[in-house]
Amino acid sequence: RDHNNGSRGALIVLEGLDRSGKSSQCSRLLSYLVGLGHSAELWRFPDRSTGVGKIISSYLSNNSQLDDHTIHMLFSANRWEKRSLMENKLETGTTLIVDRYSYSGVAFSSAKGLHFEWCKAPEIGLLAPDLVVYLDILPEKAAERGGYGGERYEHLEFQKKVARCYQVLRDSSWEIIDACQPIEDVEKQLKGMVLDCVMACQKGKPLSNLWP
Ligand code: NYM
Ligand code: MG
Repeated sequence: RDHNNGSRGALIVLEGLDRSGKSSQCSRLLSYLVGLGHSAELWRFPDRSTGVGKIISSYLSNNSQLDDHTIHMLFSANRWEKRSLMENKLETGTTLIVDRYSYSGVAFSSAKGLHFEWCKAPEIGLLAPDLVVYLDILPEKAAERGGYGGERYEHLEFQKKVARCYQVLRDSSWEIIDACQPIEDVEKQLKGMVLDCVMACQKGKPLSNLWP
């Protein structure tokens, strides 16, 4: 822990539709925090590097078929297998910027028609983020950005359903940023929110579990 003086890191999650700009913003945030002297890491879910992650990756690239409930639980298992490392990092002062988390799990699976509360259940007991930022963009606008990678779920009609499921999940604690703004404007707003959150965690805001 560098200038953190024994305080914990913050768990910061970015959520949004595919092509909403999460990954670019996550790397900008990481450079920003590291530049300020904070200990910080960029994580993403699914984490495709693990055994479970490889099954998920194969499913997403349409190289395998799985029952909707089964893949839902694998996405959750992929977070569970990282939980203890996540907690260790946070407790030893490292802030984690996380590109997608449990909210993607619930939004994408419930968009397929799976029961909403059933989708939330396997996430119970995972670490609760200190900050959730939703990069808000109309599905039509995201689709115009092009570059849908051809993975499963990367189709306008499905993304519209996902957007509606995110609306149901969203609560008053979420920060919402209009992701149609220029990338620098989004970045500026994000930096302010993230710094406030990192400071609050340094001052002793306790870690908690899903669902709060
Ligand atoms: N996704 C992601 C889920 O369906 N459930 C989950 O729990 C998570 C974390 O995986 N279209 C979906 C959303 C994305 C896809 O993510 C791959 P990315 O960030 O595009 O690599
Ligand atoms: Mg994607």
